[in-house]
Formats: sequence, structure tokens, C-alpha cells
Amino acid sequence: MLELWGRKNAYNVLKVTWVLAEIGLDYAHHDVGSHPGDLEAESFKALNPHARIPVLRDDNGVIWESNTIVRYLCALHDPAGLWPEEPFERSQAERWMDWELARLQIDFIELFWQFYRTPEAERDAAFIDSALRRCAQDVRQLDAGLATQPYLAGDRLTMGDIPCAVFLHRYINMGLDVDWPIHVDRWYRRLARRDAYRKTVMQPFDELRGRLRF
Ligand SMILES: N[C@@H](CCC(=O)N[C@@H](CS)C(=O)NCC(=O)O)C(=O)O
Repeated sequence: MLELWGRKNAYNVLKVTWVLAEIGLDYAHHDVGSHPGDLEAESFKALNPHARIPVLRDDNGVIWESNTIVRYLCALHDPAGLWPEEPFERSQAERWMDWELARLQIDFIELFWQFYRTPEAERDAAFIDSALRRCAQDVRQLDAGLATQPYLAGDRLTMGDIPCAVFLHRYINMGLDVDWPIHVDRWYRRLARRDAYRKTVMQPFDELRGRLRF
């Protein structure tokens, strides 16, 4: 039995709910991260000592770190599909997952928190401007990666698309005046034709607006 802990509109949880939907896996959901202090509860920290969501558990044990969960689910349940079996092909997917964690998410979380989660009167315009410029540069990198192929690791959807595509939906729908270049746009339209992406990632997130605490 698969179990997932995490608020369903949390950026990193979306990666997992999308993969679960994409593969068609049933799971029990525990809505933590929605109530003050629930991530600090000893019962939750016994699952993830870092007190962060998402967390997944199956018959093998507990896994935390969203991209690790994505890799695990794809390897176990969709080998040769979302999980490219051939090592070089897999590296083409994994490099985008690692880049998302090391670079894109850092730039975006700063922007999202300063612009979207911070009440308007408390926002720091210079900080937002700087984070926005870094995100725009990141989107150009994504565009270059998509210039010669429909998906980030080649001609089909793989786990490599998951983290960056979660970012993209938030980035272009948070109410800022942002551009997204042609190859990124085509990729987004392609993803938007997938039921699993629409039903998980392409969902309203306005309950997070101006809300520093959940
Ligand atoms: N690197 C971790 C980051 C996890 C993380 O920071 N998750 C956020 C939600 S996106 C969280 O737990 N925030 C605390 C909260 O929502 O209260 C991962 O990718 O799983």
C-alpha cells in the first residue's frame, strides 16, 4: 500500500501527485503541512526528520526528498517509460531534475515567497526584481533544452520533465508579467494535453496568495 504525506498544493508534493497519476497508482493521502505545527509533530518527524513534505511510504519503507521519490516511483513502476533504462538516456532526464533542485527551485522559491506568499504591503520590490531576472534566465535555459526535442530528455515524457514542469505552471500563473519563449510554450501545451498534469499540477493555488503561514 502506497501512502503519501503532504499538502496537495505544495510545489514539491505536486511532483509526486503528478507521477502517481501519470502511472495510475492508488495511494492513501495524509494531508500534513496544512495545519500549524503538524510537520513538527514527533509522529511526522519519525517519518522525515527534516520536517518537510512530501514523504512516501510503501512496503519497502519511507522515502523523502521529492525528486528521489519521483525517481523511485518511476524506476519501480514505469521502467522504460518515465524511467529511461538506458544509462545515457537516463542522464539526460536526471540532469534536469538535479538542475531544478540546485538552481531553478532556489530562484523560484525566492520569487514565489517574496511576490506571491508575502502580503503586498510587505513585499520587497528590488528582491522580487532580482529573483524574476534569475527565473527569466532559467526559463531561457529550459527553452534552449527544448529547442531540438519535444521533451527535456528527448522525444517522449520522462521523469526529467516532472520537476521543471511543476515550476512552469506556477511561474506563468502567479500574476506576474512574465514571458515564456516558444519552445517552452509548446512544451507546456503538450503537457496540458495530459490528464495527469491537468488534474494535479494545473490546479488553482490562490489560497497561498499573501499567506506566509499555512
Ligand atoms: N528538497 C525538499 C524540499 C521539501 C520542502 O521544502 N517542502 C515544502 C513544501 S513545497 C515544505 O515542506 N514546506 C513546509 C510547509 O509547507 O510548511 C524536497 O524536494 O522534497
